[in-house]
Amino acid sequence: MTCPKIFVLLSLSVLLAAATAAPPVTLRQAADKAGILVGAAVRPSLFSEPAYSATLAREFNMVEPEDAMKWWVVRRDADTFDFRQGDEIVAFAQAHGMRVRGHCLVWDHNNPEWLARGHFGTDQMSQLLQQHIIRVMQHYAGQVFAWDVVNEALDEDGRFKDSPWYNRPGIGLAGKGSAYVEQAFRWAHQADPKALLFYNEAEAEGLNGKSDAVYAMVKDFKIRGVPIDGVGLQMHIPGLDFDTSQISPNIKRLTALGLQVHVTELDVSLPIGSGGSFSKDDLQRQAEIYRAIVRACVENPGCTAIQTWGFTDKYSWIGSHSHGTRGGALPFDRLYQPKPAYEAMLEEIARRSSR
Ligand code: 9MR
Repeated sequence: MTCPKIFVLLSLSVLLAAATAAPPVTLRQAADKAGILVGAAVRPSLFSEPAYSATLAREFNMVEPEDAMKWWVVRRDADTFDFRQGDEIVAFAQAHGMRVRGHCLVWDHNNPEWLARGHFGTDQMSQLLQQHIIRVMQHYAGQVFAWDVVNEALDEDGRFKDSPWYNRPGIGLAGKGSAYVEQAFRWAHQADPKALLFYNEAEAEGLNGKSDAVYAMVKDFKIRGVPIDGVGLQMHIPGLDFDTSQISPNIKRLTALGLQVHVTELDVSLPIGSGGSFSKDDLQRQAEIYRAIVRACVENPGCTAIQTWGFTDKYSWIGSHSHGTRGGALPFDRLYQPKPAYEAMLEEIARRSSR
């Protein structure tokens, strides 16, 4: 009588061990297991394409609007707020159990014409920005868990860029460095005290003058109690000779301040060969860059999200930006097939879950 019971128990435990040891087969499964977010920037107009939606929902547990929550989409004129595109993204995410990351509330680029040419004074600009941050964040409160409050405020040398919000004409804090950034974070915290607030920057992935300036600014914010929760490191990697060795130390020093880091816009563009194809060597080298970046994130516990800028090579900003000379920057090819970069991401995220 006892033998069959033991046999059943043994078989069950063997089955259980096999099930728990089974490697995750999608990025999303690996990320869920690792307790990390893996996301993609999305365009809601593409949700109607079955392969786009299916791949997105299967592989990612987070989405971010590539453009749908930017000023030029939300604010076609000074008096209206158009949330339709952003709402579509939130609805998609809710239907598939995904988190939504918001992008972006303050940027010198891609503001609507009426704002750029409005000849507003600093008081009006200040009112416009405060009203925008409050309306947009309150609309998405409880739906968008984290925001890029300010995007790309610094130039390559770490100086504050000219911007309608800083000094052209600015919100009244021109010449005062990070004061306008601080003001935006304070308004954002008032608007939705539960949202995580990020400063998002380009070309500040490794250790360089620009990342030093980001570090100095956010350290000062932390010391003075400015409400900031994290730094977004974009990671648009422009060449296959990119030195990835400085990324982990940079993430380490930022997270040591008690901030989270999100990798927010990862892509690694390739030169397009004759016939529009990519060499096997380039795809392999690209995968190694993806691997190094994902590893730099997962080995630092404060790095809590990894997001690619799009996910299929069929739709990526790189094509038009490079006038067709570069492409292939994302983990899925134009037919939604996983590339070596995808396998590298999966392996590195799965390594964290197997710790
Ligand atoms: O990929 C985005 C592209 O569709 C837009 O035309 C462009 C201007 O709004 O912005 C691109 O996304 C940028 C992001 O918002 C901020 N970091 C750099 C990204 C690539 O330019």
